[in-house]
Amino acid sequence: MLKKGYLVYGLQRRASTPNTYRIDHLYDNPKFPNFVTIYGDLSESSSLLNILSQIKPDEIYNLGAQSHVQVSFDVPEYTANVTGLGALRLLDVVRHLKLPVRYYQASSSEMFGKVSNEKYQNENTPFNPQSPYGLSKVFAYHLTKIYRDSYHIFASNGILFNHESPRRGITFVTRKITMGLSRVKLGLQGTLKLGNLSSQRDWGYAKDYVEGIWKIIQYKTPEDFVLATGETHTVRQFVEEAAGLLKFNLVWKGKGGKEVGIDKKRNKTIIEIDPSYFRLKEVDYLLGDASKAKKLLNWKPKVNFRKLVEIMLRNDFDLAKKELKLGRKVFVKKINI
Ligand code: F7E
Repeated sequence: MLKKGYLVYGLQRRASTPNTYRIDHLYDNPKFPNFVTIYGDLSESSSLLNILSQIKPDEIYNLGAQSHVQVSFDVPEYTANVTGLGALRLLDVVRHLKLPVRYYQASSSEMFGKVSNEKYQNENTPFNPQSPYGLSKVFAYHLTKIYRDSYHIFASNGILFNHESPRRGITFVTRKITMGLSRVKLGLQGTLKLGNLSSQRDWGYAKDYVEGIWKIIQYKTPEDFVLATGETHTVRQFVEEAAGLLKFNLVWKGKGGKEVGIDKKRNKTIIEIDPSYFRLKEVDYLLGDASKAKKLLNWKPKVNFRKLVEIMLRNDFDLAKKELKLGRKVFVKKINI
């Protein structure tokens, strides 16, 4: 957005400890005078009213959420409040102020949940969410459509399949793997503990997806679009790809909870299964069909699965090397989600 010349306001949730590490390179940087953060909260209508009446933005991108699926079982009410009702608060302020704004709602492939027999999921696939997070996203999705139809607000949903990058939080499986295996390689941790290795995801590169998000909002009419790569892989395949790039000689032994991944070169266990990482209700399989976005928006992801793993691994192996050099565990003490 900054490269495109936008003046960008980021809504910053107040916290007693800094929570901006992923945007610190933009913040207070003379190279990016067009980036401003402003305190506010999706759980607080009055803060949104204040902010939007002052800024009067041309475009709103609602990417805010409690976005961890597993965590949403522990904090369902908070998740519904921020992820679901947060969208309502924003849209209702837009309605109240009659802002001539374009509104983007970050909808999610988690809304599809347990799919019956559709090989691919697209804009017409029924939703069957499996978590408080998925359900909260379904609420926000329908509300976006309802406000679009009832109040003629330019409000669009992007239904995005998993999109990953070195900025992904370390408790999501991709980053957990690239960070964890890098640290195992350098002896900073013994093993990497994971949950369900069989679940399948359509993983793309976040940078490709934000270009798609922007295109959704520039489109002539407000509509809903799936963004996905059209390829699906298991968690196991992600591990194997990352392990290969790190030159582990990975072989699997055992079954179920007793399965382990062994580095044959050193005859050492590097992957273990930990039942606490299994979901209460799992979404086993996701594979997106983004042909509408391809056709109408001319959008296509550039980075494939292999390249994505490589980008993330390169970043995390460098971080692990820095950690080794500094001689202390500066980045991750214990990953417990
Ligand atoms: O899990 C399995 C886990 O937490 C992916 C969010 O951005 O994408 C994300 O949701 C899969 C699941 O992402 C571990 O059971 C195995 O099947 O990386 P994840 P997610 O749940 O797909 C969607 C599109 C969103 O909208 C969400 O906000 O990996 N898995 N072992 C594990 N998952 C985690 N986190 N940790 C493990 O140890």
